[in-house]
Amino acid sequence: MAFLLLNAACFCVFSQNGWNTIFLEDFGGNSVDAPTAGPVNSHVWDRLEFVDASSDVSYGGDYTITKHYDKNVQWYQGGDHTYPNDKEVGYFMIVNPDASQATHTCYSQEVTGLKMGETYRFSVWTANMMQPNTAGSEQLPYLSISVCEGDQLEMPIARSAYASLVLPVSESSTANQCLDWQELSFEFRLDQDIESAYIMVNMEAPEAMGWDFALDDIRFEVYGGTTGVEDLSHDEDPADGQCYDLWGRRVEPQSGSVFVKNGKKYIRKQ
Ligand SMILES: [Ca+2]
Repeated sequence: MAFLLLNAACFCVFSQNGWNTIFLEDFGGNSVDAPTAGPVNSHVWDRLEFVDASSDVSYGGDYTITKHYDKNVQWYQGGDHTYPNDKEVGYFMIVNPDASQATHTCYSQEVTGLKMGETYRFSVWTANMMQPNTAGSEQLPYLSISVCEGDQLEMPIARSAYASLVLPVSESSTANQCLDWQELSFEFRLDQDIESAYIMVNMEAPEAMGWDFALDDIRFEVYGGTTGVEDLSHDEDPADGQCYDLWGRRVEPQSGSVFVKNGKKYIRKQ
């Protein structure tokens, strides 16, 4: 069984088959009682200034964590990706970068316990904040994700451990209600004997005008694993047939939920 680095924002899950999440950044705020404006995130690039979402987040070179943001009429005003139809639950990150011709990593996290020969998946949900026909909406955010051995931008640890995306302006007719979340992801097989690496979300030559984007549900997974689930925090011991989401709350049976059979916990694949 592989040991996998965890912190307060993530959890460790093992199941018999399929993808197992070993790190998840959902930015928290997963209850209606949490304030609308979220806290500082320690994994964000230190040259992005944190601005509390109860303040104005429009100067450039800053970011905020929030359940939704309605103070900028040029931005979509929907909620996070974790709870896409509920603006009262779940934080996401909004980035309003300074102009630069360089590539900058806006979020990074170390993962350890990697094993040569294993297959991993790295995925991020992201959205263009700019509504169509507003100043700057023609400047499309160009983002990339990568896995590197060090915490600086360098060659990825595998040829396929890189992906990029130009975020389109949403054509949604419900512009004020939901963000047009897009998944950016890749899978790779680790062919080097290294035990740790950094997962990174990068901004490619951000422009000053427009170029505002959202991030949520930054996930790193390994394919396969051993039977059993560890470190799931439940309020009560689950009984056979009960299903939970990855935060330990009761849910209807669905893909990704945890279920219990014969006293063992599994992740539901379909
Ligand atoms: Ca979230």
